[in-house]
Amino acid sequence: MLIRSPRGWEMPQRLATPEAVYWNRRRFLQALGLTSLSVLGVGCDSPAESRPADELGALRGLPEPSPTTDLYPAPRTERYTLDRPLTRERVAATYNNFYEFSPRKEHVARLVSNFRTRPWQIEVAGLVKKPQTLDIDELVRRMPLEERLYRLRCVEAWSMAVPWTGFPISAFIDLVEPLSSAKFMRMLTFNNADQAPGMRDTSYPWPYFEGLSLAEATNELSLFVTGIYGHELTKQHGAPIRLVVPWKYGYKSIKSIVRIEFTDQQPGTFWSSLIPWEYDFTANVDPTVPHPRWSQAYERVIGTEERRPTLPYNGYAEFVAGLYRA
Ligand SMILES: Nc1nc2c(c(=O)[nH]1)N[C@H]1C(S)=C(S)[C@@H](COP(=O)(O)O)O[C@H]1N2
Ligand SMILES: [Mo]
Repeated sequence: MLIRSPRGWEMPQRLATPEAVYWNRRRFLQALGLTSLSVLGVGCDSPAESRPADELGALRGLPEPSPTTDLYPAPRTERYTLDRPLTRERVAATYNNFYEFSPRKEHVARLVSNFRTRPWQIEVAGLVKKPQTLDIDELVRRMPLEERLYRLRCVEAWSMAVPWTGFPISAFIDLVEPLSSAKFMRMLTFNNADQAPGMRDTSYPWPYFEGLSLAEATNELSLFVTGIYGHELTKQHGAPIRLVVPWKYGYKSIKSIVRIEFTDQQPGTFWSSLIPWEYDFTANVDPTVPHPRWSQAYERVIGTEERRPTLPYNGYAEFVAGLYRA
């Protein structure tokens, strides 16, 4: 049992409230109306110029309302605290690594509009008692949704802090029941270049793939995420469902998952298959191990541009260090 002792420098939870909580339903619906204008070919930015920048940023990439829209916002679990303010939603929503759309972070948000996130199925396969195909909305309704404030540290040395909504992977594991021979979980992103222009670059081994050991996947921090900032997950953040493992570099947190496979062998991963000497399987955040091309000792907080020392396991050592003790 982990006892969490509050530290003086941690901010009170009430100061770290997502913007979406203040966003009333009426304005939310107006925002959806606006997105349909942009579908008709009206420039995304021009009709909205009079709107506050945050509101504009927030609606970009929001999927069409789904059968599970009503589940957001979900109750927040206060156990996971931040040592910094939340990143503003507009900032997080316009600076994304999602190579299926573009290798340029500032371009992803405006390239996701043709990406369809319903209907969406997830195939569960491999060493599992109940191989099955799950419909996203049926799955989400069966899972215990909660909101958690987590930091995310990209291997490129920038970081953000966002409110994710999702469910512990352990709840998913209980549902599908891997066999005792299963030791790893392999995950796969969608594969459709018609909806994702970055995938036309065939020098990448599409679709994106990642993996975790089952011990890592069942750690209490490991989440399947379906929401952000109190609403459904936006497309640029990996709608309709992505992984979030906050003690690892961001590339482990695979987006828009369509297949989950249980195996007894450590699976390969997208980045380690491309550049194995730079991106390993474990990818735990570690300030003492530099990337071959830059130091990992500090990180740049997006939005404020503050420079902060990188923390071992991205500040989550108390939850995960035990996984890696010999
Ligand atoms: N399918 C897929 N998942 C992905 C990526 C990607 O390019 N494709 N980029 C990863 C990287 S490098 C990071 S830092 C995070 C970024 O998540 P965010 O855009 O929600 O901040 O997503 C990860 N998941
Ligand atoms: Mo990243």
